Amino acid sequence: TKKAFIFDLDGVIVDTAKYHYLAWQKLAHELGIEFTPEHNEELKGVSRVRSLDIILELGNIQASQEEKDKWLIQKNEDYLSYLVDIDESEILPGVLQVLHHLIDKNQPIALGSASKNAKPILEKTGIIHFFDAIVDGNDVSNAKPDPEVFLQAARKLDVAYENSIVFEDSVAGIQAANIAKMVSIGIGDATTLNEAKYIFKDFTFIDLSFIDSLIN
Ligand code: B16
Ligand code: MG
Repeated sequence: TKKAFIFDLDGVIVDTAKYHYLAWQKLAHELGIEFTPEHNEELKGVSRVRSLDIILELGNIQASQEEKDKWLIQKNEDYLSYLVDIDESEILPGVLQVLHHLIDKNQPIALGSASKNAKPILEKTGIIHFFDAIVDGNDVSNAKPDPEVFLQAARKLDVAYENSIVFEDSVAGIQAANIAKMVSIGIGDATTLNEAKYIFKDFTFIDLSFIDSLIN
């Protein structure tokens, strides 16, 4: 049967979390807020606007909408400056093998990401052609754990939700997939992602026979 294979971007296909971290850390530093890698974990899968709110809460800072808008632009410009030179070497191990296998098996592939920068990242890393549909932060109004991003992706691929499979590294993303009644596959730490139906440390642990078992 035809299944929809929906991939999150950051933390699943590429590790852009490190660049988000550098950009948020710079802003936090300017605002006198201590921002550690542990804090950064809370921002994974979370929208840009919500991420800023989390950081401001950390520093107990109240700000006007105007200030927040300015900081959001500043953070994104810094983030984009880290992306200027990225290429296919950013793709996480094992991902390409799975993408190629899905193409071989004629399975539709979509992106389901909270990022508004998803398309340039897919272009720069040379993998945009794998995707039959792209749904990102520009398309949705409700952030994960709301399932909107994955529901839109399945609809674009014309596949029923229950025949859809989601690869996610964030807790909010796994919850979104579960709410949508999709098969959730966690990529990362088994304890953190325990709500996922299947969990793999990274894509190198995914056997192609496992992918086949999802299709058949
Ligand atoms: P942007 P994903 C998410 O990507 C990131 O995990 C999250 O840290 C980030 O704040 C969010 O995208 C928005 O990104 O600022 O580029 O619009 O994991 O949903 O692919
Ligand atoms: Mg992610």
